[in-house]
Amino acid sequence: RRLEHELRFAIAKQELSLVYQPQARTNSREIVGFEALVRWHHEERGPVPPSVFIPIAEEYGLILQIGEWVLRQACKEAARWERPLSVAVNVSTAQLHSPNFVRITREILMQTGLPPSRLELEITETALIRDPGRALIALRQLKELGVRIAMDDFGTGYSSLTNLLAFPFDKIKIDGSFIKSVHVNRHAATIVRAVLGLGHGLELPVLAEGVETEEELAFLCAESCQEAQGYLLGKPQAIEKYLHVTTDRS
Ligand code: G
Ligand code: G
Ligand code: MN
Ligand code: NA
Repeated sequence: RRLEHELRFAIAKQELSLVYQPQARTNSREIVGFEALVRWHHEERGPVPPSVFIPIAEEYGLILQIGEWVLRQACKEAARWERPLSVAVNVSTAQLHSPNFVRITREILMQTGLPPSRLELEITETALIRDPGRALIALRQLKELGVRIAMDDFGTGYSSLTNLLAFPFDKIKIDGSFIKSVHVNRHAATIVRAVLGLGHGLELPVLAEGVETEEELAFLCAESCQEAQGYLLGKPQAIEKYLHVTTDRS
């Protein structure tokens, strides 16, 4: 059977789940939130990575359904965390451009009781390109709900600087590829410093992705990067590895 066919039934068969990766302050390492990342455990194939099935979902028109499941599940779960930390959810191009996305997000927030201020939506620059006017309207309406918007994978897309001015972002996430190179290639360090300067100038907090070593974290701390995410601070895992969750459903 083809993967595309089986992905259609993954939600109903309860084969999808979420793992969470901590986002922490660089100076204190205090966890301030988690990024939700979807996982598919196929009954026969075992785990199928999102780098494989998300593109398939996008190609075969399944991403709206999967994206909605992810958003609802992340909000439902976060509402039961012992501490009111933020939850970041990835939003695909098709979701952002869907005429129903803002309404669905509002309904999910109401139904799960998650305060909108705890939800952060991660949008890549690539997702803005299809119809920038439509994307801008959606982002403004989402901000009116009280959710925050982060620019994901910053530095890997197109015309980043224009996008920072034209769209109402609340945070910049520097792509992990720049962090990996910081101690290998001095030009990567220059780029990271430039993005941090941009963030400070625009009063946007910056989060560095893919932080794997103490050296990288020390560099980011010294350069006043506020937040970091990466294997050094925690891998994507079941939330119970990081937090107590209440079972009270009242
Ligand atoms: O989770 P990983 O650790 O393997 O993620 C691989 C890629 O899949 C990343 O680019 C990540 O943004 C994407 N991804 C993970 N979870 C989701 C999701 O819920 N929705 C979307 N659209 N992309 C996701
Ligand atoms: O594209 P996005 O940033 O949403 O996806 C995050 C991806 O980065 C996931 O695949 C996640 O597993 C991966 N990731 C998270 N932390 C690290 C890290 O420290 N190093 C590497 N190589 N990948 C990471
Ligand atoms: Mn992301
Ligand atoms: Na990213």
